[in-house]
Amino acid sequence: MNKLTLLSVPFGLGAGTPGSEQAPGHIYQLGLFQMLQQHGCTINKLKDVINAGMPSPVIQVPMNHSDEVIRTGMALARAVKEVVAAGQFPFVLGGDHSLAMGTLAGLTSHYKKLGVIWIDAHADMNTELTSPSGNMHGIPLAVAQGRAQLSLSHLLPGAGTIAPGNIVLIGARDLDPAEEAFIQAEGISCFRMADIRRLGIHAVITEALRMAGDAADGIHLSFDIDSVDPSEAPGTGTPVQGGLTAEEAREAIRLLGISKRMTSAEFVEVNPLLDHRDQTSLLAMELIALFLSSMKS
Ligand code: 4U7
Ligand code: MN
Ligand code: MN
Ligand code: MN
Repeated sequence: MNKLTLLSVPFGLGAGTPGSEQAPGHIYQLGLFQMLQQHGCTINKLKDVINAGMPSPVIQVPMNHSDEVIRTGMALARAVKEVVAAGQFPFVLGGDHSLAMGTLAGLTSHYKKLGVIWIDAHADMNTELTSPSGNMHGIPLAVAQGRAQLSLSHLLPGAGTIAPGNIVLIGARDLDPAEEAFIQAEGISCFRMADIRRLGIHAVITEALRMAGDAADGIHLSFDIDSVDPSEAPGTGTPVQGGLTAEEAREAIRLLGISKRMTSAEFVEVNPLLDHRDQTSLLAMELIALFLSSMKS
């Protein structure tokens, strides 16, 4: 595996509920680095990405905290671009899911046909015109496809957009009507919870790697902790019943890791303020360690 750079993004203004900005610090406090060490994983570089000091971009959209989200996204996009250019593996720890706009803009400045595996209860494919909430963490995958008015791609030299055919959704169970319509129209691959129950997580991950990866020059994992059922991951701002078991999440993450096909990853949407006895942060920590250690073995 390439050397690893951990980019922590303590940013939560893209979500409707505050708290996810505390996740990186909290997960470090709980012992992520010790756990990684036990697994024999070395982090070569650790960088905190925040939006302070970035010039205000020109684009404004009528969404909550769009300015802060765009500034953070630009800072993250540049950081991700640098990491990839240096031949290292970027691992992004959020923070809310709006930061994926930045990750994906950074990645597409390098990968021209990026595949994306999006494990989430949601599709995150609203635009500023269809968003029922006005919250930026519900739109990053539409932004990354160039379907929103907002685009980080044209603010970052070389960045492009992601083709719908290279995206695979896993764990979806709360899609808005406009998202459903778009998924149908574009034929975006979507493994809903019913599909996972029917096929099993192993077959779903094998198929997802093929669908996202076979016509791609890199595969990014975007893991939203709300993919896991709230009974095992209550500490998140937009919980939806009927999700993955923690065991299925472990198996999915392990299979993606050992496939050796992943080229970047992000973990998002843990909210320590909404958690019960750190259950969700501890699960996230375990999944991160499992992912990074299974990639190297
Ligand atoms: B997350 C929602 F309306 N679709 O757009 C929206 F249901 O990153 C939820 O997946 C988005 O947690 C959830 O606000 C964003 C809503
Ligand atoms: Mn999400
Ligand atoms: Mn979600
Ligand atoms: Mn959420």
